[in-house]
Amino acid sequence: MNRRKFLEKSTLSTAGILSTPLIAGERQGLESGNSPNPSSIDLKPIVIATWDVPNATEKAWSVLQNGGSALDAVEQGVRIEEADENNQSVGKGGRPDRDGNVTLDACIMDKDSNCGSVVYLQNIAHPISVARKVMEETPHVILAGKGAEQFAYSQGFEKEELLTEKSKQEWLQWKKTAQYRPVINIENHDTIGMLAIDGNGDIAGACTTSGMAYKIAGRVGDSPIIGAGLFVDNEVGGATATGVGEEVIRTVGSFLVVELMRQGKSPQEACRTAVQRIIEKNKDKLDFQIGFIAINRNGETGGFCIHPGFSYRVYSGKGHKNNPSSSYLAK
Ligand code: SD4
Repeated sequence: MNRRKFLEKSTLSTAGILSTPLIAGERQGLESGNSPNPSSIDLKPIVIATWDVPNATEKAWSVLQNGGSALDAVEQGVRIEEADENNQSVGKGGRPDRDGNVTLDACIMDKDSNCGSVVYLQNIAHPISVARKVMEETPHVILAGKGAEQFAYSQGFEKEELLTEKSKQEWLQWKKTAQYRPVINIENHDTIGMLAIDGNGDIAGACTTSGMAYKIAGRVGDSPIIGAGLFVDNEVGGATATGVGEEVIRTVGSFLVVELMRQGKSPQEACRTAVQRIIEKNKDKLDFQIGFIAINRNGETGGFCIHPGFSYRVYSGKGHKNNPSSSYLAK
């Protein structure tokens, strides 16, 4: 219980603002614009992303500033992380499964609830762009494995080796013990989920990952599953997730966050309630991380996670900032 100081009983409650008490760091969220009283606020355009990924949000912001759509912004933004070989959780350079194969998952969703997804995609460095092609060029939502790869080639994507020497060496090291133990807040940049509102007030989202390191071959996480790793409803807002995907899928996490916002919760409250749902299902085994971020139609943002250490980047007319997320557990 040392770490598991459940702070819900703390005295951080803010009278009249939240129906349940605030927890670790949440006051900060409120101060940075997450108050559920948005009527006078106009923070659009805006982009937010899981983790501290300034290059990705910078790219998305430049698309929005040039009058680009939220859809273009999120695709271009997350491509920055997919291309970064030093980010070992996304795209090229991602950690492989336990057989040494890098398999990528990604999805994208637009203002009209169109969506596209690829799962278990190999040899293609930009799964998010393949997901967009699935959305725009096929009658389907999800393509998997070899079929997704063949489709990518048909759309002009090139075959690439995704396993870098660094990730290969780490995998070889891992094989000596071969213990599957997902690390909490690995490297402080993980799956990239990004949400944007453009100058027209339209919302889009993207989510891309190499999944859990050393997963069983064939495993697919939450990130390419619409409603789990990502969900957008232009009437309400959007949400995206990072962390152990199995837990996010079990609660259809991002859909839950958006539905909670539809019921009137602020992005911050909605993320917190969704994390609490996961916690209720797991009681005393909170040895994993989940983080949600969300945005509503007014451009208000929020984020909440289980373990401290998760953060999300916000880029709006008010500036470019990394926000440490409020967490359920204390440090
Ligand atoms: C997954 N949610 O595949 C992703 C991976 C992740 O921390 O976010 N890792 O389950």
